[in-house]
Amino acid sequence: MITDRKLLNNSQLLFKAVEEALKGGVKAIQLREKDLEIRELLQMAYKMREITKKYKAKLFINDRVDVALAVKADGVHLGQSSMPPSAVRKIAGNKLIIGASTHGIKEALEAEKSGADFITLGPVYKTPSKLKYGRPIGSDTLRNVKSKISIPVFAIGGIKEDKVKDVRSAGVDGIALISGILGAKSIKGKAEYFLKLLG
Ligand code: 3NM
Repeated sequence: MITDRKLLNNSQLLFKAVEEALKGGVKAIQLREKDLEIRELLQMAYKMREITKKYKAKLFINDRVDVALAVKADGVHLGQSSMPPSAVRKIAGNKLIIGASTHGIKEALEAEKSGADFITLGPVYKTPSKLKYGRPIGSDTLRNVKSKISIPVFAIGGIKEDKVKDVRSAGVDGIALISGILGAKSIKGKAEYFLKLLG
């Protein structure tokens, strides 16, 4: 699950929501609060580290390698305008798992070549903030990318319960989502349900 505190009313509610998701079995949290000043982001990251540790879940920090290293996160998740995986590897060695956001076959191949440990690939479907991420790529692109790279692929973008079957049959290694869980009335219940669907 990826965070977006704007879907909740404040950061305290986000911490609560993350804890609920972890109780429901979510395996990793990506802290993605791009508009925060670095001090505030760092404080949030420390707190997220505490919470994720309690549930033995992984913590990824979006974009900021320095924050990820400072709070001893498990990894960093890089966007297309972030430092490339190869440069991050020089700084972080094997201290961080490196994820990369990709939106098609070309970016996926580049991310693998640059040394990413896994990619997210999307947006697979229409997302609430669809314009930001480009046109939906559909599950056929997932299938195509899976057949061409060997690092794990996580489907992202507009994934709701009714899409899990479609992405699973494309052979992806997992799913990453925001509103599918964070937008739910019962966050714990929704997380449990997604995990059940994933089998
Ligand atoms: N990255 P939701 S789509 C953060 O395609 C993000 O790279 C995307 O939110 C990409 O699960 C996306 O609510 C938004 O659709 C995911």
